[in-house]
Amino acid sequence: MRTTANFYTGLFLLLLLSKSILISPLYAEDGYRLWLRYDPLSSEQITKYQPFITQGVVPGRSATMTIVRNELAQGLSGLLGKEVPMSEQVTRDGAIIAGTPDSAPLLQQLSLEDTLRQLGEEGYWLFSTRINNKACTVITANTEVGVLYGVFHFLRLMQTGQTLAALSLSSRPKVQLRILNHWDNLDGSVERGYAGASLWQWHELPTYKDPRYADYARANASIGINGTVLTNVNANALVLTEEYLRKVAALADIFRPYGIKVYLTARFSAPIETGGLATADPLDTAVIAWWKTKADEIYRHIPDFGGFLVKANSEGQPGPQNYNRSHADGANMLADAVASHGGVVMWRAFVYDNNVPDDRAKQAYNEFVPLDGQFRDNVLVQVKNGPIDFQPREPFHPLFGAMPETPLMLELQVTQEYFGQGLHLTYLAPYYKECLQSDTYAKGKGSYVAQVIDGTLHDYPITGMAGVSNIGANRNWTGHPFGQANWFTFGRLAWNPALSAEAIAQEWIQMTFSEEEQVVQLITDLMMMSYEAAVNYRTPLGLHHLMAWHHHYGPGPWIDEGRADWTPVYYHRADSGGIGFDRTTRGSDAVSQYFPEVRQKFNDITTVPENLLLWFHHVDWDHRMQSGRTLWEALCYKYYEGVDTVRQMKEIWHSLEGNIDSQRYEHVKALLEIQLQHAIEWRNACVLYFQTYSQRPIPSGLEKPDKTLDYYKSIERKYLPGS
Ligand code: GCW
Repeated sequence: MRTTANFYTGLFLLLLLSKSILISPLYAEDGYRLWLRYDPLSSEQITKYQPFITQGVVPGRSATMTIVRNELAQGLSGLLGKEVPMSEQVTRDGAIIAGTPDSAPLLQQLSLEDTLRQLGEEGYWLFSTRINNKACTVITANTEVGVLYGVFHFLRLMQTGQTLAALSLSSRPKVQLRILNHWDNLDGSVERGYAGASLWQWHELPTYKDPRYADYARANASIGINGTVLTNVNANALVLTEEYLRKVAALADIFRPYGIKVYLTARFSAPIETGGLATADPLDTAVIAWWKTKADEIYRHIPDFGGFLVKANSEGQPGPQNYNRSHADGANMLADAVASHGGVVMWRAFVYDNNVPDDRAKQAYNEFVPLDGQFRDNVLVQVKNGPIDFQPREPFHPLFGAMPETPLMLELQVTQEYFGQGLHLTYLAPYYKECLQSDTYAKGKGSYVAQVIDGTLHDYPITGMAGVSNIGANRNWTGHPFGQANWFTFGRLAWNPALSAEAIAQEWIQMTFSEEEQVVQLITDLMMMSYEAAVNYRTPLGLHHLMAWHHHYGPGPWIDEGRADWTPVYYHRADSGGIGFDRTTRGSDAVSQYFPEVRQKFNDITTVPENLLLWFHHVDWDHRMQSGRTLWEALCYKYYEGVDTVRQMKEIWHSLEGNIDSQRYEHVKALLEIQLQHAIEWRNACVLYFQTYSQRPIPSGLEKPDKTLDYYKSIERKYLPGS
């Protein structure tokens, strides 16, 4: 008896202890909750909201409506700091009703049709009204997933301190396919992943379904992401086998009620590797039949499978060109296989070949523009923001605007391959916006990339935006706590590319860190300066591709061995006369891939934006910049400015001590210190290296590098993640 009693007392104490661990802020602020923390608002805010929120009414028992009900209950109770009852009927003023006219028959007494008709499959509508003579807020949509999006919007209003009085707002996504691309490998590693291993536990699936999969889906749904490509574009055919399809189906089942479809990368040579065929020629009848059968098999497992993402004939991946067929031949063959099931093919335009003796920046355009109009209706061509490869600053890709007959989707990199990986704070919204706001002039002034992407410029029947994911198995999902902001931003911008970088930052900060106005302002400032700083301490004035070999983390402007188009010297072309890649009409003529107004602007050294100067021109070291400085001086000042901005970011962060929970405060603080040291390394390495060509002094007043160029060259980094 005694022992049993002791045992239970012990257990009780243990439970008490674990409970106190669970609710202690130390554990609570590990970043797992992302922007969906739902901690109690300030008491003033709660007093303001209280009359509008007295009960939740979410009828319907489907999987999605259950998610909606739980989210609303959790969100309202959390934010108001006390339980909000969920009921079947509206019984008091201040009810929140969420549902479609079908799932919530009590909404049928309102005339919703006219507005709902304009909202499509995913849009939603929030409004204040009276039902049963009670003042209510209605969250409605045509579909249950639309309602879920609406609920997240409603909770966001509260998280960001906005009014709930006389609500009347609706929203529908501007882009149809809002998709994360995971570069996750079947062995659990993630190419260019800096947040731990892959989330997908392939060896446990389909039997064990980690609860984290649902948390992942929930986070994505909260920002409107509706698709996920589970596997790396450097693809493994194994994922298309029966064994793996069962695992994929288990994930798809979890994601479905959150409105998320699953896609896979298709390895072009899969018919050979797993099908036992002798060829993967897209015009071969056996190959065509193999893919058709394979697609049917996939859809038996996953009836709403989204389709394939393909990297072909790029960086050694197999593709139709191995058989002298075109990208259109390859894409169409796969498109035909999934068409009857409603699937799509996203065919990447990231292609280049070192055997092609032409400027790498020109190759995608050269290969794809002649194919415009030749792709099936269910094919999208997926284009990176710029013509090289997610470099810190690139001009917009010349394909945007140049393929009116082919839906082009935008590929952005959320994972920070070229932005300090898991260690640097770089808020990427300004980078994404730079591309979206670029004017292609395809149909005259005002033909922005955003309008190509949302389909309005060329009337595309399908539209899409992809973000290369920065998510991994790290407790806080993204490694760097501020990596979460880039995931959040991708979703928000894919829903509405017109949102401003600043507005998104403010929203995210309020939801993630604090509602205090001062804190929000300071972190916004810090985030908004971080992108330009990242460019400045790495690749200012249009320089690009200066990173170290393989891992791409540190500087390596001196690298001149190996495949030419993977070496920095190919891109910066520094010599005693000057620096920069001549892509003008006198050089590689890449400028001519742009529409005349843009071409002219980029081609002329007096009109090219200075932040792209060395992308398009080889420029004399003594060239006079707008500031009156020489190019060499201006280059130095930019590098120094980059480092100075990081110092400023550090100071801002330090001023927040006590206003941010200590766990995340200390983490970010330490990472900013790493970032500063690394920014100095980039700056010094590049300035010292380019000085060997310019033969000019570092302008007086700028601190001299305390190490030699040889020192920086000798830095060797081993075992960096993601490579
Ligand atoms: O950014 C480069 C990366 C490769 C990547 C490739 C691509 C998946 O260095 O790791 O491969 O682009 O986008 O295909």
